[in-house]
Amino acid sequence: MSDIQKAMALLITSYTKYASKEGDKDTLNKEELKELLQNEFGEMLCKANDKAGIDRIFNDLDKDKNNTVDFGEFVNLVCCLTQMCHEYFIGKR
Ligand SMILES: [Ca+2]
Ligand SMILES: [Ca+2]
Repeated sequence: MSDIQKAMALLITSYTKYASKEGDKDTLNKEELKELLQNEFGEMLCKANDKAGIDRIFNDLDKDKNNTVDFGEFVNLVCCLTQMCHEYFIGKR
């Protein structure tokens, strides 16, 4: 497997680990999203620690407004963050 394929597999595994904690095992509720953000992104998303921050991120991600974040919606966040990291590293060069 290439590095990118490994990264994709890890992303799916991590998502499933949090999504399967409560209720529907294929989607994230607000609590699950909060845990995922805090454990996996930590410092990168310091605003995820306050309640309003989580609400905003959750509402932003939940595009179809069904009150859960599915994998397709979750990857939007990962894409945004990856893009931010990319800009950061390019800027450092
Ligand atoms: Ca769930
Ligand atoms: Ca949704």
